[in-house]
Amino acid sequence: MGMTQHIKHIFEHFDSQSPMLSFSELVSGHINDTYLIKTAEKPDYVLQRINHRVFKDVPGLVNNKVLISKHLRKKSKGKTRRDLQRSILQFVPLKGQNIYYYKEGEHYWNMMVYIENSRTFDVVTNPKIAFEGGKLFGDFLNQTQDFDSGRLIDVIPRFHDMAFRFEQFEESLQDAAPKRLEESKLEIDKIWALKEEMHIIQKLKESGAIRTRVTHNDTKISNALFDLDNKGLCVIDTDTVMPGIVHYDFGDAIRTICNTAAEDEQDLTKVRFNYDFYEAYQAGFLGEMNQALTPIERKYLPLAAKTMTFIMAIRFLTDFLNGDIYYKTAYANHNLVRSKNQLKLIDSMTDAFAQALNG
Ligand code: GN1
Ligand code: MG
Repeated sequence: MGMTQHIKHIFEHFDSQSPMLSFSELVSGHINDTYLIKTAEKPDYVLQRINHRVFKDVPGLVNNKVLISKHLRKKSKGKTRRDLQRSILQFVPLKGQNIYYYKEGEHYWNMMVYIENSRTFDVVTNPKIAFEGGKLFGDFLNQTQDFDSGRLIDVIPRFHDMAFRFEQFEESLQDAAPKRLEESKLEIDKIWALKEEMHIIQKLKESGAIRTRVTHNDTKISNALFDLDNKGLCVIDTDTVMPGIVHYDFGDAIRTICNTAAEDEQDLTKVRFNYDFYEAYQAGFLGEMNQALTPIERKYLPLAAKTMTFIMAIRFLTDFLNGDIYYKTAYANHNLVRSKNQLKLIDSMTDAFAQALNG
């Protein structure tokens, strides 16, 4: 079966409103495969193949996402139908009962209604986007606060757990090819040097000083949809919604919004931390979440930005040392480039925060 036939075959299991006309791949994430399905009549759809090597319990993952969408819908009673459709992901069931498609020995698929007239950003170039992103992710956390996180499965156990990421890093050092070790010597040294500071938030979490909430866990700015006037519309990619701490959602957004370049920019002179965008994001975020945060949660937001960036630096480097088995890569040193980029961003953050403190 050709690719078009295959996609069509999968699509036809879902209860869509009209038949598929064409499809294109949406080049976005590093893990799943995502396709935009154009149909004869609106709406169009987003069809997603979920990587079950990474996500061990796909039915549980899809259940998480659906529960959260339902909760958000319940909490938005005053909204118009159109606003609801544009602000909350809507999952499409199969023609049977199920909400995802799976064929033994093959893949898991799920489908959402495509939100028209929307856009995403990989790199942010104006503070309004940063502010709107803060409002959007802040609102997501605020709206899901009263959802019992015990109803969600841990999609990836210990996903943002620094101790775990360090264990994986140390294992990769044991097994890495000598050439790769040599190529990443500077980055490895940097990671060791930052180790202690980067465990502060983890320890506060373990001691219970920082509480667990429902969190998104993948709040890079490309997971926020904006309308054509750059107003924040909808939080997407809820694959990793699960119990977590507010810091990683705050930090991942800052990591991507305040980088003056993309996360895999090779020219490190282009990678700088934009402090104005940090303040803009924070203003949008606190506008929604300030009431809900405990003093200790608020106190550690700046360190969270660094910590989340560090988690990504270490994960990219670990994957490089393991021979690129986790993230999709487009060229030989792609994961090393990503890691160098994130470490450069951390240096720039350290400078920017020190400068802000000293006025
Ligand atoms: C992965 O696949 P994607 O792009 O949604 C990763 C995130 C990283 C991100 C880096 C399950 O997300 O944790 O922050 O790449 N997701 C998983 O761009 O590992
Ligand atoms: Mg994701």
